[in-house]
Amino acid sequence: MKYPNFTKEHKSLMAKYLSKEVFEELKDLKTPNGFTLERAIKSGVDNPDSGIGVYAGDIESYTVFGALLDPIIEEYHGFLKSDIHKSNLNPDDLNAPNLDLKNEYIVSTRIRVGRNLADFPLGPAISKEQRDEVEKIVSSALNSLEGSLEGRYFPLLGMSEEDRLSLVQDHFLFKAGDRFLESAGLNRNWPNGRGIYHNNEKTFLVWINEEDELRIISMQKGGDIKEVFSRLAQAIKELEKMMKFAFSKHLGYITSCPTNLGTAMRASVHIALPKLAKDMEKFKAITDKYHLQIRGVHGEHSQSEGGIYDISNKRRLGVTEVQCVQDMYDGVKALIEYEKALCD
Ligand code: ADP
Ligand code: CIR
Repeated sequence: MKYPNFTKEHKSLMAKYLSKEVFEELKDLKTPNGFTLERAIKSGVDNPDSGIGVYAGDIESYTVFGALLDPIIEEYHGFLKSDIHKSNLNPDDLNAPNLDLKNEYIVSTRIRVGRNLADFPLGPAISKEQRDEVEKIVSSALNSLEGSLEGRYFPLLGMSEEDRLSLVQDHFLFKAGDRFLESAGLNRNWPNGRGIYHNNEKTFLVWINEEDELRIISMQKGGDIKEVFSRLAQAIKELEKMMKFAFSKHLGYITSCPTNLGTAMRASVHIALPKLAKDMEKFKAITDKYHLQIRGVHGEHSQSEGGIYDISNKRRLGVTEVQCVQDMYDGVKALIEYEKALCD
């Protein structure tokens, strides 16, 4: 493998930190699952507009390719090699009274975590047989849930195009054909092994074998952030009784994208901020201050529609789950105050 031909368009943290020296040090290394530097960086090489540009194939990728991944993790999360991750999923520690009782701003709230099974490689390095096995293990565990989490697993294989599209459009299901995931090897054997579990109300959902083996999701209309967090915490507890997730003391929960390490949590609201949206500089200054990220209404790499934005926590590693949600809550509170203060 030769040093990639980075252009001025390559803006990812991978392109920033993959110096010729680091490349020489890592280019011939392999993890126990046979994952290589070439495969780890392919997404960022193929897609110059990547923000991060690198994926891990297994837990060992984070040490074997540490010379590249450590500085990326440090810059994205502000988390040092000597730091230890902390966890707190206790909803009682969250200070989050409903911010929008009249439903004027917050359309919906969603909190998700990524998880991967401890005994399998991550998606970029998994084989078809292993992926199918993950689907079997996770879907049968989910199918045994009871009470408000009880629901059904819907594999992508055999799902009608109409049903799939409507689940995507309604924000429940992941999109197909993401070019970042494609280059990372995460779309291999599509749609085999992929699917979605959800309860009747579609307030508890689990994606199987997308970017991570599990994405555990709690969501509902409106702005009751605490209720959404409580449901997620309960679901995680139930699932942990039935399977072991990939975890390290240093990096917390292990995910294929380094941005998701630690809590692997993204807590978001869809929120209408039409006035603030006219002053993107001010909008960004507030979101930066509160460690928030702005996404479009159809998720990552999508655009806003009708002044509605997806606002979520940016920090996920070195902060607890409670802090991730608190970051989002405090920032959203400030955004609503600014929006209210602006004249038409
Ligand atoms: P992820 O959150 O899993 O990293 P995306 O950014 O692609 O991935 O979002 C996945 C889906 O979740 C998209 O359809 C997106 O619109 C939807 N979504 C995210 N936040 C919310 C929210 N607060 N309310 C409703 N849907 C949401
Ligand atoms: C990228 O590098 O832009 C994609 N692989 C996605 C990065 C992860 N998402 C993020 O920063 N929130």
